[in-house]
Amino acid sequence: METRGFLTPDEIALFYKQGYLLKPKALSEAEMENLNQDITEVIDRALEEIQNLQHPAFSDDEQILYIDGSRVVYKRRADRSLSIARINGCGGMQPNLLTTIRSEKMIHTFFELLGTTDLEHLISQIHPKLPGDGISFPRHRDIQFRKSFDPNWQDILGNGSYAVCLIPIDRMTPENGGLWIDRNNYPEPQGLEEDLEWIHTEPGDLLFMHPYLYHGSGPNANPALCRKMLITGFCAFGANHRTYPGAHVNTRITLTEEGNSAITAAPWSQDSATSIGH
Ligand SMILES: O=C(O)CCC(=O)C(=O)O
Repeated sequence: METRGFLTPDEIALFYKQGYLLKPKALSEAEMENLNQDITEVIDRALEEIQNLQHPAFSDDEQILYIDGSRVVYKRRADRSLSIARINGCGGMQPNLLTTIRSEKMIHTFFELLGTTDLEHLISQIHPKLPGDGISFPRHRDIQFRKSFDPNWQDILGNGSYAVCLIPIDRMTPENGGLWIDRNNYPEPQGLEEDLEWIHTEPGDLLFMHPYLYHGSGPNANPALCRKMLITGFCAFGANHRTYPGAHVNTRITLTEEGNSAITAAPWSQDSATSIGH
């Protein structure tokens, strides 16, 4: 079968069998250099705002700021300093990122992976994980977030109806805030002891994850190396019914008769600046 995405039919079968698929060397060096530059600028811009969020009256553990439609989530650490936990809908702060996270090849990957020609682009996110910033992601399955965000979430395709592609910008190792997956307990929790596998990646590699896969990541303990991550996530159109926060998300993407993709706003999409997040 001819494919237009990043994954072969065998790789798609392996994705469903093991709950994830690592595709090495999928993006070119030039594309990774551009991504690195664009994402570094976005993070620097978000870091500049921290000085305005230090007022003692701001005691919350989490602080949210919208910059150019993107939703920046800051987390307060025990020493009261702030780190950036994530940036939702990052295409507002840097529309160039859309050329990768919503490229024709990426969209066809999700058409082929989910087995549909009708998608909603839900997630376009940056996780900066700067050296020593203390940000980590405890063990979870992405389906937990989909269901808590939208209680009416529906697995309309019967295959999870959702997947994400993680695009590590820097080399990723266990030491610099790398990500692990649990090889046991997929697709359903079986009460088995975790069988953790750390995912090592080089810039240009792509990691696809199924929403039923348990995973998590530790803090970045490397004094110098960032572990910046770009994440793009799509669901079958109709699985989600709520506005996801940030810019350039909640878009419906369908396959045209000419074989290309067409983008329209999802009916539940609203002004991103007034949307709320999970
Ligand atoms: O960026 C990370 O380290 C973790 C990402 C993750 O767990 C997620 O997006 O669900």
